[in-house]
Amino acid sequence: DDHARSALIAAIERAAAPAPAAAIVDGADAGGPARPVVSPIDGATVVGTVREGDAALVERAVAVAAGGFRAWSATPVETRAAVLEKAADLLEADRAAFLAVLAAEAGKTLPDAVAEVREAVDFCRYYAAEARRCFGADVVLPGPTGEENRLVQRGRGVFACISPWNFPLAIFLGQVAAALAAGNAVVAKPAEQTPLVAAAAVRLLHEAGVPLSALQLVTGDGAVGAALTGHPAIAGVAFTGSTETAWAINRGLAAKRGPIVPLIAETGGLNAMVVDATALGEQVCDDVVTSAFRSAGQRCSALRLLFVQEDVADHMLALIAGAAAELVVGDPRDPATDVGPVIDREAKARIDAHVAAWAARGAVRFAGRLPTGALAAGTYVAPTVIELPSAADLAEEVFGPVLHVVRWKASQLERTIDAIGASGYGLTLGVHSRIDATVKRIVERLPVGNVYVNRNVIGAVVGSQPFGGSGLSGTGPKAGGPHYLARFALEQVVSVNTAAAGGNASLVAMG
Ligand code: UN1
Repeated sequence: DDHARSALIAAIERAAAPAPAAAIVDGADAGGPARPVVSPIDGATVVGTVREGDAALVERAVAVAAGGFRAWSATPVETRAAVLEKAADLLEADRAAFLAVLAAEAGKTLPDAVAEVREAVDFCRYYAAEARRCFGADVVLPGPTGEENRLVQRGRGVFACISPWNFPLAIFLGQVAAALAAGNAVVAKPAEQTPLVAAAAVRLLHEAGVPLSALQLVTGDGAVGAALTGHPAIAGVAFTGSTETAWAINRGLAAKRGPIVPLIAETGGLNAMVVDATALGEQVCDDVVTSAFRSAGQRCSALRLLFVQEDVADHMLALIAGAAAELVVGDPRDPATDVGPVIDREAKARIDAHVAAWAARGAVRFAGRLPTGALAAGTYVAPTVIELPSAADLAEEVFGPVLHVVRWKASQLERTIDAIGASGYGLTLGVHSRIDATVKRIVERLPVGNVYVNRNVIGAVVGSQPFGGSGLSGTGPKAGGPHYLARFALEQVVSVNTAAAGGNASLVAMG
């Protein structure tokens, strides 16, 4: 309600300026040259500073984490889970400070920042519960008399966690919490654009009881990330970001390490929504605007390609343009704002160039208004609707508030489905239809990770909608789902001959 909202805004305004984003090794600032972190809100305000890491920093961080792994993996599951739950409590208590950094550093609107803190809290609690469920007790397996077989799951070692700027708190904490829950030590590298919120999250985890040696933060560019994932002491990699970077990590692991290092990658999408003539117009409009433009389109789940059946296309486009015209693009800290800035100048330049190329071909059907005045130097992109001749005209994810529309004829449903599958991506898919058989045909033919029927396609809820795709969109398993933690753990089967002369005592408490 309004009162809670103004109290929250007041708390955000009071929240102290963020501490510098140090590279954190063994709980202390690891040093290194400082670089300013500039806010996308106005392209000028320095939000804080970050240390530029290098290969030597990675060396130190991995060495400390390797020591930390021994103690942390020997910590009982119940203690590890309790520490993550404590982190969730601290995060909720310190919500205003995190909201302030999310707005200033990542340009998150208030509703997006609130949802992100909620998701981060959910990840901590969910993985704590999953750790108890999955690792709470060794599994005793059947075998002949005189033999005891136990399946033990333990941490693999030092996990590298590489996270994106678009969910700099939720995905960062989700990866780290999962790796820690399974008994690994972690060296985390946040995106270059969003080190401040990551550093705050690491300090919070340490305060919650994660040993200083079990969690390190290295900051820096792609070279730092490459030094980390290529390090011979790394036992696993969790990565969320572009498909291109996932390929590079995978190539590096294959070349340097062989097929022995698990890579858990969550990457991009060319997410489609199919709308047929039976869909409810106002509902489609609301879901399209939310899916394509909320968070300035900077979600891997966001809608990129809308396939509208020809008979209703003009009507749907008019509704969508009408609703998009109402969106306020501007300062994300202003409660009236719907769409904040994109992350930085490079991102804006890439999206603007894409839109300009289609504008030159007369394909832009709608373009929103940009903010002026003090925000003119911020990295804003107006919500835009482009009508494409065919789906094949969009080969790559455009990571911003740009919706592409393609018309399809009733006789061409199969071709539409094939066009969606042809992209090779398989992250989210929307279907708006009142005909169950149509929904079934579309859903069953596409190997897409998360399918949404008659609703929007963003905002997967931890535990209810485990999230992740296939093909170019990622390796699985799904984050926030029941199979995620298993991938972070090492399975060991211990078989003991208990009938041998003298007999071995039954092995207890292996885990
Ligand atoms: C991402 O954007 O990198 O469902 C993934 C959603 C979010 C997407 C996160 N969980 O919209």
